[in-house]
Amino acid sequence: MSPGKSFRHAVAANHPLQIVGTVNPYCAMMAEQVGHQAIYLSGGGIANASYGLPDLGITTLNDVLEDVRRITAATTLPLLVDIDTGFGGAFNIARTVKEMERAGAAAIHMEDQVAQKRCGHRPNKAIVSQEEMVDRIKAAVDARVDKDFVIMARTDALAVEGMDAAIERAIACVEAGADMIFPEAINTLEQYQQFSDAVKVPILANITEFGQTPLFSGEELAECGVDMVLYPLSAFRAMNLAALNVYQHIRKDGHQRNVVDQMQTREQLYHYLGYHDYEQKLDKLFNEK
Ligand code: PYR
Repeated sequence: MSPGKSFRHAVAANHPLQIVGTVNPYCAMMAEQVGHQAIYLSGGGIANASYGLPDLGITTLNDVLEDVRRITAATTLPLLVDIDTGFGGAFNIARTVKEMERAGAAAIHMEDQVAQKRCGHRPNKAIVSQEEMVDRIKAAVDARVDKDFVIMARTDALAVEGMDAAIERAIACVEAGADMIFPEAINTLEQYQQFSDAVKVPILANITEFGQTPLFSGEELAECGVDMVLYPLSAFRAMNLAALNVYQHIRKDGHQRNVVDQMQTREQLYHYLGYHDYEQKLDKLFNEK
């Protein structure tokens, strides 16, 4: 089954599908082994974690591809990738889609912000015209090789132009071939219901912490017609706080003994990595008499 088909199957089989952010391959392996069925590579996450940069459209196609390849090599889960505004005009978007497919991604989401984009949950966003967004979607749909590769249209229009314009854009994107819709920075469950009533394709809710959207539960969202719930940076935020705490303790205490109980053990790490299988392979290859 192609990655795109596997993503579509996961959406169809779950109400709603949880999609968890995995900033690196090891996180993807843990997510897979605890039973998740789809994972996400956040544009903000790549910028922050891989490059120490803010989510302001600074990273390039190749920066993102490098992380996509690492993750798809380490897991069989379908990966949804944030391609921001597509990294350029029609031919750049086509190249982005082809390269994402070649790198093993299952799905991408592309948004209608201007190239100088901002984090979706920050003020002062600006969006391109509906016509330009429709052209972006057409270029992406035309470029995919596997017809099951998922093109998800994200609209940031709610914060800029209001609900009616955002819904009109979503409908126009679906008419242009978008397979799924990601309305960004939604404020209420009723707004999700309105999107779901208006577009007849799966809807994604971005339930990111400390943003514009309350932390609605999967059940509440499903009742309003939401098909996918995204947790883009939940694990990353928790990892960051844990790491900061360890650095501070080592600095202050002169040892790590006060924080060892907050660490994943060597054995747990080896479990998720499959370390012992590698070691047994080595023994079989080189140590057996
Ligand atoms: C991000 O995590 O970067 C999104 O755009 C959702």
